[in-house]
Amino acid sequence: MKMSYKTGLAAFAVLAVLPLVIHNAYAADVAPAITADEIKQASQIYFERCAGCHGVLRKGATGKPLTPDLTVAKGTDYLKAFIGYGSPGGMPGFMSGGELTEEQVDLMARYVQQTPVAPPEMGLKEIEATWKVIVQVKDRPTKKMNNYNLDNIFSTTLRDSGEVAIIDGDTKEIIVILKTGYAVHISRYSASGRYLYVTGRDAKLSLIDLWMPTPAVVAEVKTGVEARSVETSKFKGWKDKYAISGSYWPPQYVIHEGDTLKPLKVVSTSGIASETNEFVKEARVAAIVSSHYHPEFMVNVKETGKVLIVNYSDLNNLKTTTIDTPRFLHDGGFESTKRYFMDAANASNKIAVIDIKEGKLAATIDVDKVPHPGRGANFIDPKFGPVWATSHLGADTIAVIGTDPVKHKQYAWKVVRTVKGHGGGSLFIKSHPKSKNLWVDAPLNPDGAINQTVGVLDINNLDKGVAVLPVADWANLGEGTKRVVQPEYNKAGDEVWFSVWNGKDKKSAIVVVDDKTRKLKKVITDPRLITPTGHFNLYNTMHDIY
Ligand code: DHE
Repeated sequence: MKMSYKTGLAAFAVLAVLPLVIHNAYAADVAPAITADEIKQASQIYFERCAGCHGVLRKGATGKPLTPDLTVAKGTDYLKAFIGYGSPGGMPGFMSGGELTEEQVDLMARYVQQTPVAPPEMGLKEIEATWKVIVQVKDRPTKKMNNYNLDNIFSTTLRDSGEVAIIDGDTKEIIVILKTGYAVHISRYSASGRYLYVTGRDAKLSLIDLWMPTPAVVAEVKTGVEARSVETSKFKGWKDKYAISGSYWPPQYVIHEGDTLKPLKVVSTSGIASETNEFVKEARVAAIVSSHYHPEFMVNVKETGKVLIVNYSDLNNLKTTTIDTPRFLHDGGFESTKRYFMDAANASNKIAVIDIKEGKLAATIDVDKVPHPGRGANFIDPKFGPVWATSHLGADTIAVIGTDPVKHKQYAWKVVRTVKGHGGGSLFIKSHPKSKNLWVDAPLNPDGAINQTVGVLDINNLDKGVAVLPVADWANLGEGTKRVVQPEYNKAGDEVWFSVWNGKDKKSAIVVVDDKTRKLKKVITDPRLITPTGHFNLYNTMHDIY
């Protein structure tokens, strides 16, 4: 029987319930009762709030495993307290944070005691069936048809409305708001700067043509059920040719035609883990970076602790180098020469350094608890030369690592300084070659005085300590659990943009700070700016400047 992807998903929803009914019939004394309707509602909440950390099979990664052999013993009341109020280990309080009601917390406490069911797989045929070219290549402009200074535009995720805002970095006006997948995770640009790729948490990949009179979505494809990453070919001679998307489910990556998103190649990432040599089905694709040295993508496979160096010069004879690293790989970026990929293995509290030119592991470096750099920050340390820095989710420190094995060999791949930030729960850190500042956020810190502010350090005087700026107060948004997230520079490197991420039904904003004076420059507000989180400047993202 032929089944469309939609019918497949509907069948999955029904099938997902059946084992639970059967399971409950045998284990009524252990797993609490749950109805088919409740399962449907809970699956949606689990996808939106939980799967990213705990995995769709609930085997755990950033978050703890939630399989019934563990959860049933804990019991509903214990689980309710955990889900509702969070834990010092980094689990957010979903009721105290206003994201779930008491009834929903009760529902989720019962849901995680049921047996998980794997969502459907998707091969090339199923992915191709979702592929749509909205504006054919032949009908697109042959030159830029607008007057925007594209180098300085920002693509901002509007998380809960399933949109991105394209914002003019010069005028700070919203150019257009475009419908995309749900909770777009990142934006990446093609090597020429013409195309913008955004991937939703629901694995909907959208291609935006920035040359149109008003930028518009020109192609879309569903690469799976859940995804977080996308990147584009950047090597000389391959610019704009390919895009690569990485999925959480199914665990795989897909190589696409750059200007249409046509899926060309799908490769599973399930496999054997680096340290334990166990088979991991749900081996999810986390960050992907694109080499400037070879026609290659570096693909982080989170749970197996493998960096796959995928050579895209011959898709029919795909050559892949597999590098074993500590686990679980999450995010990372290049040091200033772009030869080394500084890759956070967050469950091991390490940074793995991948030599892109030689295609091998150059070092692993111990840092503090749960490094979370985003792409990290590069600057010249007055004492140690070129360095790259990461902040941490589980510590209030910033690890500063030497990155120059030629002229500063004695410091290379060593933590040369550990500097105090303004609090743990940090996600992103940023600097710019033209700046003297190092900016750090802490949106997951439970303390409002910390998660609504940002820290800034003088890179020429790091011992002086961190200055704390009340960015959420500057936005003056009124009520809500606002969190300040992700510093991002404009092209000139003289402004830093932050999202003030408030609840879905509350006012949010983007705050622009003057980098030199560290004073408020502009608050961008608009009723359409719903839950802004990540923002990506075209020039800096395209050239890996951070
Ligand atoms: Fe992210 C980057 C995964 C939660 C905002 N996030 C990434 C990357 C991965 C990832 C794998 C690297 C992509 C790359 O470079 O190719 N993020 C996850 C999760 O699994 C996690 C922990 C839980 C989830 O359910 O998604 C998670 N992330 C969040 C958030 O809650 C954030 C703050 C808000 C949101 O929009 O959901 C968030 N993640 C971001 C941003 C980046 C990111 C802004 C890009 C940083 C950059 O500078 O490149």
